[in-house]
Amino acid sequence: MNFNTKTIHGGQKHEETTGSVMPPIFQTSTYAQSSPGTHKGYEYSRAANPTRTALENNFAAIENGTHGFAFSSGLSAIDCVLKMLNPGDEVIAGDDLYGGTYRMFTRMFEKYGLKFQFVDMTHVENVSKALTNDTKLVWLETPTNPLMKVADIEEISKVVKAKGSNILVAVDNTFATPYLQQPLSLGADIVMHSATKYLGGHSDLVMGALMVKDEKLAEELHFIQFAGGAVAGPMDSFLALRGIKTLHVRMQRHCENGKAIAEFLVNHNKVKEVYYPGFDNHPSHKVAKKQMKDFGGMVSFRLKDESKEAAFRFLENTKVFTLAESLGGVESLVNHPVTMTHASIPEPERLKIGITDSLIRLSVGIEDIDDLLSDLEQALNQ
Ligand code: P1T
Repeated sequence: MNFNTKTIHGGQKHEETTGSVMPPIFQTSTYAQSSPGTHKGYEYSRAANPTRTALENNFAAIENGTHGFAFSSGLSAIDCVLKMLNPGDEVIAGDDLYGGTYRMFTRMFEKYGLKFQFVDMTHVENVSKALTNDTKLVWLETPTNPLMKVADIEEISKVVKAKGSNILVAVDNTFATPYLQQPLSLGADIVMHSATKYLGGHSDLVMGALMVKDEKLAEELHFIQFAGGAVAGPMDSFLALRGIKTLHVRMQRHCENGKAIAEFLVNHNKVKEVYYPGFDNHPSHKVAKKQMKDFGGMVSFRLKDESKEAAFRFLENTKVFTLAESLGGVESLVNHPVTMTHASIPEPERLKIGITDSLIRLSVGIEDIDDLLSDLEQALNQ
């Protein structure tokens, strides 16, 4: 199946008793057994639930994996991956990450003895230099949140596997989605999503996803998901599955609108800098072009007036763009990373990589482009 068919049919079968085209919402915690241990494949919904199974099969299909797992949030999916490691193990991660990922790594897992190095992954050498005999996981976010840095998944996977075939490469594919890039086919072992974003696509659920292509890894992750318990519920699983069916059509429009807005901003006299991997002069444009089908709907920018007041004036005055955390929904959102999504990163770390008061992040939705452009124009002129 091609991707645009997989979003709709991947891993799906019609419900057996009625032929229902969509899987029913199996709103149940438990399942009858005819004799202790004898059941129809479902015992207790933390282990498995049929609506979640339908979604997890679709997750696997859209990322070219063999197994998918649905979690109660993106962060709980990341938590599951990290729990495969042991005290003393080292993780190499990108230096620009969603603030909550950074917070989890440094404030939760460091205290359990994991060691983290944060490097600029736009240069493969930075990853090879950081690899040690204790490295067990390389964590990539590409494009990154919020600075839109791009890492070469294929080259990094090669370098990592040459150092040790047991070192896992995991890619947070939230910004790109499998419509734009499919990390498992580029050499990564694990794909992670905040399904809250583009996969769900309608800002109506919080969910995480993991996808893998290896049986043993799938078993380990399933054990941790089951034993840890952070599973997605049946109603949310239904909504996510419904959302994914239109992922490819939504993404096409997100990309078109994202490009138009990036071009508008880069030519605007109030704007200093635009972060968008579709530009020829973006530091990783070549890599982005090689591994992504298009450049997505996320655009960050910096105003010429770099004061916090100027940024707030803009943020308080958009009318079609809603000032809110999150991204990837049909509606356009605007975010101030310093005070919102990346507030948990200590100021010196933030400043080092360029997350300053003047940075603004747009999640460009699928509304009419003229309405989006005129909204930005009027807010920039406030
Ligand atoms: O919010 P949750 O579903 O738990 O996912 C966390 C997460 C992980 N990875 C990336 C790249 C993310 O962007 C997020 C969540 N991000 C936001 C809420 C945000 O506005 O950036």
